[in-house]
Amino acid sequence: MTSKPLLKAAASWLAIIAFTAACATTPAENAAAPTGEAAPTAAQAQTYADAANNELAELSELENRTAWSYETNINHDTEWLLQRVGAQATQARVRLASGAGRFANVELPPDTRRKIDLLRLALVLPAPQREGAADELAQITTRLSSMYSTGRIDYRGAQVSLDDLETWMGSERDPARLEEMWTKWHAVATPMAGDYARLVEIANEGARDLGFANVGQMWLSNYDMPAAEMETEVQRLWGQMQPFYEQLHCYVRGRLNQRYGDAIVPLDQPIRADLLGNMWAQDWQTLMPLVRPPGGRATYDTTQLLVRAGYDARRMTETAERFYTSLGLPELPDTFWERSVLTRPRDREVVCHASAWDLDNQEDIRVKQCIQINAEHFQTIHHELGHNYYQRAYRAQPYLYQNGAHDGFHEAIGDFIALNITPDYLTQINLLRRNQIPPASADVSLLMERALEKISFLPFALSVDQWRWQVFDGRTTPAEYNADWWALRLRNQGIAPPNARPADAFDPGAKYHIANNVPYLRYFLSFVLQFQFYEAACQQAGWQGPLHRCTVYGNREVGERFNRMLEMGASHPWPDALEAFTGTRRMDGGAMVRYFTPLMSYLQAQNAGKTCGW
Ligand code: X8Z
Ligand code: ZN
Repeated sequence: MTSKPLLKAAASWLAIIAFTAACATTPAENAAAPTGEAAPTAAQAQTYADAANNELAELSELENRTAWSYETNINHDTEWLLQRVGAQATQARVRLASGAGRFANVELPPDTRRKIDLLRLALVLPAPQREGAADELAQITTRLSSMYSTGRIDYRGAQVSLDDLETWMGSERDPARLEEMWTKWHAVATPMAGDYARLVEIANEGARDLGFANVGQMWLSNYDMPAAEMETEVQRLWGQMQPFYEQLHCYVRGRLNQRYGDAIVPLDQPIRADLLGNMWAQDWQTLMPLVRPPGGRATYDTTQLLVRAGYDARRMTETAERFYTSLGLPELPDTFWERSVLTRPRDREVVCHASAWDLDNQEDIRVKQCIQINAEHFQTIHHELGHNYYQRAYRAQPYLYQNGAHDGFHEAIGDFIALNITPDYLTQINLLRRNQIPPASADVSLLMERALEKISFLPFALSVDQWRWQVFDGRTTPAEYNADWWALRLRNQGIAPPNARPADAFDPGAKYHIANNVPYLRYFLSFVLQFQFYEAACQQAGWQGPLHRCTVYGNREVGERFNRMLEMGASHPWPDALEAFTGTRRMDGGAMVRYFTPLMSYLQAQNAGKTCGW
């Protein structure tokens, strides 16, 4: 970032205005009021940042409580409120971002510079400041959100919601039924296409007004480095893991071919997207029974362990909480248990996609998840509590710093904890008996299960935001939305839709984060970072065995150092936070590579002589 020399000759009346703004709760832009010829000062920037910080803190509580009311009870009135508050919030955030732009070329102390820069990025979808634009955008985003979350399909004589479909796709092995579920769910997104195209137009106009080339560039500017550099970083990280993915793809295709035959799974073609045990082919762990190494020791089935032990949603959540408290972190507040939504309410429409909330930026943390008793949801509740524990740890920071070091950190916290769910840990919490601990000969199976979850995900995550970057920068026009979506998924994941897609299909909209405008690069980064966190934690704990058998459950020293990173929030550039916990300042796939190396050797041996690729 470059800045011009500090201009000291500010008129004294300006200083008075700035002082007033700092002491009273006048809107932040007063601190950056038009100044005639005089350039703004560092003092004004600080006053502006502080006032904006306070304004946003107050606004965010209104936004959060409105969004919570909507997401836990979708109806005409909560939609109306979400639109109204969403439009107001966008206007305020755009106004503050635009005002912050005034200080772009002023030399500022690092802390003020950071706050000013964060203000420019404090919204995901900007709107232009002209009359009606924020309202139109809020109407569209609310409509898309409701279409997604209230979507039902007609399946085998019943109206079925996505959470049930997701579970069934994990165990259904009849290709015709899989295709039916997949196709009908994707049809739910067809009516979204027009709204999505309009959303892109409005938000791009808003991004340009704030000085970004488009929304994609704005999202990529959120990583303490220029957007282009960040894109190169992402490619570097993917390059480290791509050879693993190709081996996994080759092996899984071979096993699916044994199950389904050449007609359904030809050995030289991309894999049919509905056969991978997950609606979006992003997480293949439910394929484990099909792809278990032949002759390899059967491992335990976490879903069965949970069911047999009589776990319910509350107990799964308490168990996840206990991992965090074992590291020395505080118990969740009573209000967490009183106000969270842990199972799908049957009497109203809700957004079932799991999320973690901090409603008042202090104490009122909650989870909303439609928990089902299975291994995936057990991981997800650890994931969600990771968000809550991060929020708790950084709550003493000013509002602008109450955030992850970058958004990938926020996603990685709980997943790092879930990597510690090892056989040894499961015996410590009495879910597994000692004599059920899989022997070393089962390592390949244990790693396979993790790879089906972690490695398969990377090219999916990449595709989601590569698609949006293309859409936002105009390389992909509305007419090309669906074709380009599948072109990316083919190139990155080696998968293809189960049938020719209708001309009006809008398959990207069948994924939550597209219909709900949640940037996705964060998950790609999280899947890399979580292994860095895990390897560092295990080193701190002095772990000697194979990395994937390590658990830091109960280790307070690791907890203390972990908490130091969490407490920093977004107060420093992310490499500082990474260094605080891991000692390194770079994101790197090396830890993930080391974790999976024994599996890689196995896969290469199994794939020897096969034609891999697509
Ligand atoms: O959306 C989520 C979390 C909430 S932040 C449940 N995840 C991504 C997804 O479901 O697509 C976690 C992993 C990826
Ligand atoms: Zn998350």
